[in-house]
Amino acid sequence: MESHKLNGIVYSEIRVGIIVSQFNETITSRLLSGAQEALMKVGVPNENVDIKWVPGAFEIPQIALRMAETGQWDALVTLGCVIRGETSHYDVVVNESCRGITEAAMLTGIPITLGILTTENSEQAFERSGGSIGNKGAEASLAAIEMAVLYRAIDTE
Ligand code: INI
Repeated sequence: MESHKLNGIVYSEIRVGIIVSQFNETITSRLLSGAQEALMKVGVPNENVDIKWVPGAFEIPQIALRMAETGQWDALVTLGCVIRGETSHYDVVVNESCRGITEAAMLTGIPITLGILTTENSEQAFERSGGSIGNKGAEASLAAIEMAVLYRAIDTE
């Protein structure tokens, strides 16, 4: 396994927390696999990755804030799937989840990336979780690494 290095930071030293929702688990487990594979490919070892399952996207920011406050992780990745066709409170869940994630990141100074799919139907969710349109979980985990490296570079400047 190759371990990448940027700005003097070896990726194998980065600790990542992943918060993933049980709601729409068929899709979120695909996002999680994408995230784990992407991290492994850039050299973040499995033992540096901690996974916390939450009931739904609405609960993601609550656990993200709690985890970020501990300072145990260099970056957090959030994974979820909200499908418009399946809920009348789609907008509430999406807006509150995203607002809360941003707030947790800003309050704690820990980067938190967004791997929450917001789609019209389950076909679109499938295509974005390892189907024809890539894997949002992989994207979010690579963004988390990039942010952790940037934060560290700024801190040590
Ligand atoms: N949670 C999701 O993660 N995705 C959804 O599509 C969804 N729908 O359809 O309602 C959803 N609802 C649950 C919500 O996130 C909370 O877990 C629930 O309201 C309990 O607080």
